[in-house]
Amino acid sequence: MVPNDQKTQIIMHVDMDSFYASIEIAHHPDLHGKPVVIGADPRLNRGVISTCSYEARKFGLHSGMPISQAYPLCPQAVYLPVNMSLYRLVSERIMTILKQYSYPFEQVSIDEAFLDISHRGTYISSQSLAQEIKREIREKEGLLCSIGIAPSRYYAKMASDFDKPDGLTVITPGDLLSFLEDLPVFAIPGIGKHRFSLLKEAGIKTIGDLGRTDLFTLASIAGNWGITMHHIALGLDTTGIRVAQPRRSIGRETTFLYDTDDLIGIRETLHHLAISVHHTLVDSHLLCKTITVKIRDSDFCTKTRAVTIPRETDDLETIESEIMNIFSELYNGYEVRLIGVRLSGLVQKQSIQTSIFDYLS
Ligand code: TTP
Ligand code: MG
Repeated sequence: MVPNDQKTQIIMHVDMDSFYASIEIAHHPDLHGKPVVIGADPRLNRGVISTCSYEARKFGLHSGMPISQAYPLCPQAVYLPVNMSLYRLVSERIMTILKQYSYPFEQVSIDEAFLDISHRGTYISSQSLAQEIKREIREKEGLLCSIGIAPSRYYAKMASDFDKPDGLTVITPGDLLSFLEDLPVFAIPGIGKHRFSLLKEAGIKTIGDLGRTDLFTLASIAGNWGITMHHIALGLDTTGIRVAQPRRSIGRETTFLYDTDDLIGIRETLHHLAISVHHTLVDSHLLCKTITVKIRDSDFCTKTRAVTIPRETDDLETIESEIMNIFSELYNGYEVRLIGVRLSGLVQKQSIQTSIFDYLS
């Protein structure tokens, strides 16, 4: 259970520094120390920057800037295209490092994640964990990250942003209000340009100003968001991390346009359902052990039958042939209204120990 109390809850936010650009630099050491820009090709003169190294940021370049605007500011930069498959691979390895610490974990984007480290008990012990994580990522991947530690999810994200790159910012409950006081309002995650300009027009520049503005005024400026921001500004937020519930089953079903006893058509539909659930299974890096088929007839009478196979699988042929066998046993010639398949007994693929048979097959 994740505690939701500011006094005991300690949240860590890890955000990689200039992620795509840093990966390219780690893989091409000759780029080290140079302005590196990842994104659209400047020769084509359209498209935007995905990200750039901190050296390039000194020239005013940033994510989302049109490349046509960036190039004149920094023609000497190295411009590289996005290599998404490489970045995804590195991201997976970093997330594996973070998960290995065995704290409740939530990945929120390709390069950032939250950990609920309340069980460390103290901020001093949390800080040493952050140093250990930074060291491990640097040694294994040659990459830097910034870490924020604070009593809630919002404050942890603001803390990791506070001192980039290679930062480590710890905000204890006692430090929270003084940390927030002079921060600009755009430091609040998710504030967006529109809300920011509304607040600016109202003369609200810092989070301290926000806390001193009455709720009625804030609600009229930014609706419900105004109320949320006020709460955050007063240091009252206690939002924790959201731990994804493991998937229990993968199911698909189809209702026929007209009730049917056309065996070829029903089997064809089952074939498509098998492909569809299999696709999700593989995409989620899962294996299944139980396969269920459901048939509803024209009288709305529903029958299901499940088979548990001896060994977890993600093999389409095995799954489909089990589905067809179950269907043959279950079906006795009536008109079918709906047909469905479900895979359950799911386990993560890598958690199954590799056996000698995997090498022999
Ligand atoms: P961010 O974490 O926002 O940026 P960053 O890691 O490059 O830099 P920072 O040190 O400030 O954290 O985003 C992570 C990656 O997502 C980034 O490397 C590239 C990609 N991205 C885009 O493709 N377009 C965008 O507009 C942004 C903001 C990010
Ligand atoms: Mg980042």
